[in-house]
Amino acid sequence: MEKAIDLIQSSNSIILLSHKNPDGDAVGSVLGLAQGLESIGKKVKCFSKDVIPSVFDFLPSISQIENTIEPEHQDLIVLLDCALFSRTGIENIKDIVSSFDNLLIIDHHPKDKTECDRINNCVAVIDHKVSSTAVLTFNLLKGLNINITKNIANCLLTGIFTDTGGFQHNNTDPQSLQAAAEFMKKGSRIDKIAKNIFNTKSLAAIKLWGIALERIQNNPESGMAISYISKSDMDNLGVKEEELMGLVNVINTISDAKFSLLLTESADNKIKGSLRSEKYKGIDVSRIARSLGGGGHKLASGFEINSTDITKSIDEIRKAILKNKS
Ligand SMILES: [Mn+2]
Repeated sequence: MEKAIDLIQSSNSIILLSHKNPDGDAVGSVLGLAQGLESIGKKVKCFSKDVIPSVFDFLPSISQIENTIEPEHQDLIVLLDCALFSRTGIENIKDIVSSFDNLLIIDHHPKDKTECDRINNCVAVIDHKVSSTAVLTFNLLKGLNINITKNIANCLLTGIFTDTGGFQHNNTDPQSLQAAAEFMKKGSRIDKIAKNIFNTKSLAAIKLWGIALERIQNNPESGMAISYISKSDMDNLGVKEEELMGLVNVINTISDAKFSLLLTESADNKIKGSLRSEKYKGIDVSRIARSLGGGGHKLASGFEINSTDITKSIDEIRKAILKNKS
């Protein structure tokens, strides 16, 4: 952490990036860090290739995350909640920064390789034991003696809240709750974050969840509970992909399934897979995700495959998982 603090103190222009398909931890950590760094006079830019899901519109300075950018020199790039440029979805980092002096990685995903393996001026703060990148970002801001404002607190609490599934997942730990308590002292409200993110849904979205729940197949052989949502399901009801956030966790409540998988067909001929399990079930879903080209945590991970035919892909994925498990 000391090296990360030095790196930030010696940098003036800083760009913050996170992974594609940004989640609450990605968005919250980027915005929390951005506001903290600006408060000590840094010139900060935030960029996301993918559009930020509108459930995060309530976050302070959300409009600060740019979708198009003029590449220029940056003293420092900070990668948050991911450790490889390829995870940002940016084709070429030169499209975003014409050049940079240093790279800082802040992440909590277990991983084999990071961008520091090939870049010299790189510092990595990676701790896979913490619940979220937001916790690491909080520690970094404290290390920089930055005052945590209510706005910063709201952003970071959103990161912790979403990555712990509303303080219900196995990664919920004293450190996360202590951070949450400090954020509440600054004026953050967990109930408001919960309402914005999990507890406000359109009728159409609820109906689409119903379709996915109706379709669940529980396979005793593999222990897998699987369901899917196609692009046409979403189009027919006028529901956006982001409104499916949390659905896989509901599928994962089936007591006799060892793990759950939700497949979602996106517009660009891709199928996203979200995998969940519970600690007592003894399954490491990150292994399954990795075998399909993805990654993540033991109990929450994902992958993405190219596909134009969801029915065929479901069958292939099912077979691949069964083969992998045998
Ligand atoms: Mn995270």
